[in-house]
Amino acid sequence: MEDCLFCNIAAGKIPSDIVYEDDRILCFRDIHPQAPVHVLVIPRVHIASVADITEENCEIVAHIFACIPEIVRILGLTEGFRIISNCGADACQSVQHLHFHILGGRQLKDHMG
Ligand code: DGP
Repeated sequence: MEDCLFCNIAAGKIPSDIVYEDDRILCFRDIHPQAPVHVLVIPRVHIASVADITEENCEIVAHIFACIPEIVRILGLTEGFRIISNCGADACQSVQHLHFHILGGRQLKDHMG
């Protein structure tokens, strides 16, 4: 989608600090990190949010999760990490392109707030 920020990052039209990429997904550092390590994993294809995952497009989600062990190895997150996907207004989703936050590098709070 032309006016989607993460589609433009995935297309290389907007620069990002890339950690991992392949033909289907991209992982880059969050511009406003909430932890010492904070990256976003996105599909290159536009899906607006978790609420838009279907039987037809869900294979990309499996691929993202299949790549996460390699991504956290690259990031050196040997002590653990958290994965979050905000969906919709109540969850404060600010970019309407499916993304999974990976947070780590410090002791994270034991609540989901
Ligand atoms: P969410 O609020 O869950 O929709 O997360 C969107 C995240 O995207 C937020 O943590 C900040 C990050 N972000 C927004 N704009 C940019 C950008 O231009 N570059 C990068 N690297 N991250 C961005």
